[in-house]
Amino acid sequence: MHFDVFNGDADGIIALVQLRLAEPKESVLITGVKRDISLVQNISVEKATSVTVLDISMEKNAEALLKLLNSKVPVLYIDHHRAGDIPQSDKLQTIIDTDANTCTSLLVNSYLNNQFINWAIAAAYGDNMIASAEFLAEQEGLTELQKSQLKSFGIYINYNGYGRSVDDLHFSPDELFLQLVEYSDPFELIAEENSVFHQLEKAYNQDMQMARNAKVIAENDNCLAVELPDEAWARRASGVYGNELANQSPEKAHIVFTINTDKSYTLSLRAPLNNKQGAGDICAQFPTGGGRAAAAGVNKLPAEMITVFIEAVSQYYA
Ligand SMILES: [Mn+2]
Repeated sequence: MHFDVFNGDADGIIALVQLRLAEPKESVLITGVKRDISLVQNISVEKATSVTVLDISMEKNAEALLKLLNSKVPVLYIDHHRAGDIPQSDKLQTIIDTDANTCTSLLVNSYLNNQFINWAIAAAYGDNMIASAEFLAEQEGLTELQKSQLKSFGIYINYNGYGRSVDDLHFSPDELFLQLVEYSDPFELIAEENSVFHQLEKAYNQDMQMARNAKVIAENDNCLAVELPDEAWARRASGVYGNELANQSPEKAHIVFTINTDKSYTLSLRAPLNNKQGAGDICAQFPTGGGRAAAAGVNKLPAEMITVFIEAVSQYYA
């Protein structure tokens, strides 16, 4: 039995879309909301004959990965997050690149020699790798309209991955994957009336309209922090809204706080787009925090640490 394990955001889903278009395979799908990254442990080691892992940190899945390798299960691992120590095993094939301007779907695109490049471009836009997306779009000779359509599609799929649990999402990520993999080119879905593209577009516009009225809780030359309420629409909109803010003021770091039912806060931090570094290190200093240099988060920040967190961010980028 083959297991496909992938992050539930645009990058993870579209990485698998490309791979399964190139090499269709019956598989057990293991995924979750974007923040749910400890996914390798959900594989049944007894049942697995091979495994593909996409867009989740190897460091965060090290123990479960070792179990698979020790059981002689072949694993293909493609990712752009912190890997930690990569195990030495002839069962493990890795394509790992932590460059801040690449993402898993772009790594898969190179691996597949641009076979489904329009999907890869959509994913890069969705993962907010705008420069990389534009570069490939130029290379492909896409029109401005086509570029903006792929950008929207990537953003919508990315948006769909944000939530506390899969119940918050419009489409569970495995269901969304199964719908998308029916199409070898995202433009077919964009052209189709009432397709998942149009359903996501409508939902996205509704949630984002609400998010744009969010309360600003801190603003200085280096940092802007906003707070969203504990509601499903806010949990869905938080990540993409953070990207939108980042694109509006590329010189500032951005923090989106969402209050949890236990009064702690979930936050996502984006490094200034002009200075994509440090976000993961800052978040890792706080309990339940971590992530990449350009984008990171804390799952449960105690309310009394909000000021300290904002201070840490403002100082780091000063
Ligand atoms: Mn990614």
